[in-house]
Amino acid sequence: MNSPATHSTVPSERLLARLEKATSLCVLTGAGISVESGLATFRDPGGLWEEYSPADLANEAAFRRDPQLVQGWYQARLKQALTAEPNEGHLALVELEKFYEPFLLVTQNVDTLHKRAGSINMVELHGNIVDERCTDCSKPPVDQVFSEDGLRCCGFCGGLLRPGVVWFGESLPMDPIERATDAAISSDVFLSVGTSSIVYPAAGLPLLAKQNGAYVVEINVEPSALSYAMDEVVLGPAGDILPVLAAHMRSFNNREELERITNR
Ligand code: BV8
Ligand code: ZN
Repeated sequence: MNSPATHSTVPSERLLARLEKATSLCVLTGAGISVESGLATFRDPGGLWEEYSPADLANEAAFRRDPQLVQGWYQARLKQALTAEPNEGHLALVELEKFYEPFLLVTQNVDTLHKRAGSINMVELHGNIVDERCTDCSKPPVDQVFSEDGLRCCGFCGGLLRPGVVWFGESLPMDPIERATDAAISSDVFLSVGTSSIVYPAAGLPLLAKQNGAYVVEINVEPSALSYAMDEVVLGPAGDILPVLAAHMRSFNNREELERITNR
């Protein structure tokens, strides 16, 4: 049984030393990292699902039962996502990416904020809310076509459009989950940021990293379903904690660079 995770509001010296020594870093993010960009989470009070349950909205049967409600929910979320800007947490991950090879950012989020922040080595486990596709011919929409009752339809075949996200009960796209699994297994340090760690198979990744020897850290404003399994829990907003890690690695790399130059 591993020793209980250390809980603190600042990254420990142990974590900073692990980050200095690491070559591979894997980061899993959830809705919490987008809170400081003004986007609601799923399960927190006031979250996206407060008045609904996932069963009402984020699955195929709900969409078939009430396409108006589900299309409307996603259109509202799309508008919010596109007006939001990446925050200090997203930008810190763009900087951290430069210090590790291999590095993989695995996001559960569908808001495209990591992409807009400039993250490169990234997979969207649950797809994203921008990409729509036709439920009949699977083509992406070319122009706005609506049925008489205002449903968003495909310009090619008239089929209903759906958001390009992974719904509950749908399997995840192969390539992202394979890349995420490989990255978790080979990571020296694994950061799990802003997720309640309830949704699988994403929530299985930190456990996989731990089984394969990674130092696993949770960054969250409160404990999650997996805090017990972490080596370290840093309690605080991602937009505060991640920039501390990025700044530490920036000065560490500058010192290393200086030593390399002076020892030439
Ligand atoms: C599948 C897209 C199988 C849509 C989403 C075991 C194995 C496999 C499957 C299952 C399993 N057990 C159960 C399942 C079924 C299910 C599942 O996991 N259910 C859960 C609810 C128990 N999984 C699935 O259905 C998956 N499919 O495995 O298929 C299969 C196999 C073969 C053939 C057919 C099928 C599909 C899962 C994907 C579902 N789609 N999203 C959409 O977005 O509308 S999941 C949804 O939840 C979002 O993507 C979100 O990212 C994800 C997780 O939520 P979080 O991101 O964690 O957000 P949450 O609000 O919960 O938490 C926010 C956290 O942030 C909190 O902890 C909070 O404290 C913290 N926070 C707040 N502010 C801050 C902060 N942290 C830091 N800083 C802050 N400032
Ligand atoms: Zn079509």
